[in-house]
Amino acid sequence: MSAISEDYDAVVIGAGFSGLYMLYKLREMGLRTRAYEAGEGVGGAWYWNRYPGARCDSESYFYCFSFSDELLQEWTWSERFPAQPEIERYLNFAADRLNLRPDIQFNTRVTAAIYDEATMRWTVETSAGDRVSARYVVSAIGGLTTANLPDIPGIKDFRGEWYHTGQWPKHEVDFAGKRVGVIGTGSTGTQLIPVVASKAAALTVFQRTPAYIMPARNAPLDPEFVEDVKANYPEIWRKAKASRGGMPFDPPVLDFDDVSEEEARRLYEEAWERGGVRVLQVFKDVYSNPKSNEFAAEFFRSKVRQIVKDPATAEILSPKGYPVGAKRVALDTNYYETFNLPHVRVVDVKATPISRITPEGIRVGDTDHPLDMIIFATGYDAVTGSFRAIDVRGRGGVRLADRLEEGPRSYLGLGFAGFPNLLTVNGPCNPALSTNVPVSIEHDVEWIADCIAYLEKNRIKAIEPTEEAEEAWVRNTQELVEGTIFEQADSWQFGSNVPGKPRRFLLWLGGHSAFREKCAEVAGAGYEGFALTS
Ligand code: NA7
Repeated sequence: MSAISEDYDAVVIGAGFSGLYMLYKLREMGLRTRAYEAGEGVGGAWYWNRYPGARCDSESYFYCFSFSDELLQEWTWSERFPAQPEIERYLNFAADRLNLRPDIQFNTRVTAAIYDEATMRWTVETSAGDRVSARYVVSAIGGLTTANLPDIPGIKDFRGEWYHTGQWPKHEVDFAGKRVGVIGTGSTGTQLIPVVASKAAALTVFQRTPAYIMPARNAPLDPEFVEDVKANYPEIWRKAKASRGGMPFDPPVLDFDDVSEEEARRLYEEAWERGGVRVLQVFKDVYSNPKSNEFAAEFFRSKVRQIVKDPATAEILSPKGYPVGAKRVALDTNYYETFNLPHVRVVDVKATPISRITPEGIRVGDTDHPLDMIIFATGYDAVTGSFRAIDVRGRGGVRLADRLEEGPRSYLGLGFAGFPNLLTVNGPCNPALSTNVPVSIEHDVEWIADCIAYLEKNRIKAIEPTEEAEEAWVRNTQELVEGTIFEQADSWQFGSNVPGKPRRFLLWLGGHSAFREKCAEVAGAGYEGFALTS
């Protein structure tokens, strides 16, 4: 085994939104910090998800860092919903403006992090052969990073090209003249499909579950709007941080029964015209009142029937069998319209599943669909899957991946019992992925930075959650989902997209503002629920 080449105060794993800000904070505190990033550049999820059509479902003006007035004032977003290249440019801009690059080692994947109880330090190993030591390790690996490539027989025999959207190559993928198959119709498939259709000779979409999809109504941003936003950022962030979803919107006030059905339809039509995620925020009881939910679901289905000309295709594409909102809703630009094109069709692989991939294409039941290219828009082994790729071992040599085998575990999604001084941004049982993620990331990063500052100031050598606090948090995470509509669907949030993954909810559903309060209480009480070792 090679010798340790460097002793750092802290190692940060990843250089997406979380890793960049964490590195900035730790460096600001005077800690010698190294960030390792598997990609060639910064961006994390926004580096890897460079598939055509990739776009954020949060509006650009609040999908960014709030902590720096310089960044807020110097950067100007061009569109309502930013596309992947613009977000990647933004993160590069932030990395340069904050001069973070010198402390990031690119093209380097952290392969192992092993805790040494005697020295109370971590040894971190990388794919580039580094072996360094650190007092703190902060995981900023994101929850949607490990691609879920379905284990369909025959995949290795396929003679054409194939791609997973979450590991899209940097070179241009040429669809022209090709017969392309797309598996998956979640947020990613919804964005990708219209773009592929505009270039490919033929497109076949293999759909297992139709998503509830609403129009993004993306558009260039009006300079007056941008000016107004820049002048009002303090209030925008105050509202976002005080909200459930980390977005600067007023929550809905109406219940479905407060208005007539005619009025409800009018309100949905209005919201549909505005577009964006707030289409589902007309009534506050849409998640809790089945009548309210079914009305919204039927409204979505009526839109599919209105747009898609062929009734049989419209029927396949119509979302049903689970309440709207129980799986993440998607935003589209021309998704349903795409299925009116003569060279595009959808195959219902729930009715008849994919039986195998052949050298020439995809076989569904006994029917062969010849293809030149297959694109897997099949999502991720979410949250816990991200930790499987790294050999993290804590006290007693316990492997973190083994601890997470039975389901998501952690205290607040910020730390793990048995893993001293390993802190995690947006870990398991954390609300981030049910919110506007950058706002949640900033919260977690700031909490972790304050925690480390507290340890340093008080000469505390190590912090880790107690087993009891972690267990109670895990229980609370599951309790919060009980009886909600989320239970009525198979989703990545429940781990159901990955065969064999335990059906346990991965996210804490209490909302962003309540989470902030809870974390502040924990810190205020001297890190209640954590064991501190001096
Ligand atoms: P999602 O939301 O997990 O969607 C994946 C899609 O792929 C979904 O339609 C799945 O159908 C489908 N899928 C997965 N495995 C298979 C197999 N074996 N056969 C057929 N179809 C399959 O991932 P996305 O990338 O779209 O979005 C992930 C998140 O990124 C999103 O929520 C945003 O937060 C950003 P299923 O619904 O499981 O029946």
